[in-house]
Amino acid sequence: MTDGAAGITDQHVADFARDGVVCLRQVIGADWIDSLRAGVDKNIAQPSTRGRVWDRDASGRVTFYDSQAWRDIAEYQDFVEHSPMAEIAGRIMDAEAVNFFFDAIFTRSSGSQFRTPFHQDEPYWSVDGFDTCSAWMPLVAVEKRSALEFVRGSHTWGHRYAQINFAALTGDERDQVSYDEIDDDGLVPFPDIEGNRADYEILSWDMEPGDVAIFNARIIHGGSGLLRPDRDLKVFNTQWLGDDVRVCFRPEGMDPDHRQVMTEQGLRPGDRVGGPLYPELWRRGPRQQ
Ligand SMILES: O=C(O)CCC(=O)C(=O)O
Repeated sequence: MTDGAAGITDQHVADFARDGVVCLRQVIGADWIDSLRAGVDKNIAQPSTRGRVWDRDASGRVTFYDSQAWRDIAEYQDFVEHSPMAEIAGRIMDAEAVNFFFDAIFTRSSGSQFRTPFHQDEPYWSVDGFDTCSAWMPLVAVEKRSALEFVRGSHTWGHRYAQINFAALTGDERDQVSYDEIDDDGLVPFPDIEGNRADYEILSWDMEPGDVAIFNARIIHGGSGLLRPDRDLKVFNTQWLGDDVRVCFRPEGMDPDHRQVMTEQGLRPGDRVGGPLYPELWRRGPRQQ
């Protein structure tokens, strides 16, 4: 194992820039995984106010999402502040500095089939910029067919797609993202990836705890689910912001919507994020000659 940012090569950085995603193998040590598993168990037992059930099937199998719990769950806070992830994010983005944005979990009970609809992340966020990454970390082994899928290179396509409204999907009225009232000639329908899979280059991997699928928030991604009856899935995810990212409040709505907390922190559209909720956790030292 090459634990931490030392495992990131120039090839990884180039692959991330070109493809929008790279699967880093065994960069997070077993102690962090054990600690995060304990944190996720606490989180599931006591969801935050931001917890949402994305799916509950006829057999009672649940796909659950929660976010922004890092200041309430000690294991999450420890990981965010002290694990190698901030440096990994900085190195993979080739950034000068990295701020933490928020954490999320995606859990599926054994045998869950529910697949996350394809979408991009950045169009939902209360920030705007290209230099972002999300670190999707399964805390249990996951087969390729059940892992998150990515449309290779789609982070650079440059289209402004109308994203799915997750609030409509779950029946949960919070965090509405709807383009119905938006006057935007540049908006185009979201492509039907699932219905035309052969037309796209879709990446996913068999993954073990310690592996990280790290991706640009503009890449089209979705899937997961399709679990075998004896397999559950617990994923811990952290989102990181690099050099060009600025606060942006979107008229179509945001999910998760940080407008209120950002405004309370004195952050306004156009500002670089910072402060206790979005701490800078890594900065590049002088470049080696
Ligand atoms: O794990 C999933 O099902 C969804 C993950 C996702 O969409 C994300 O990490 O942005």
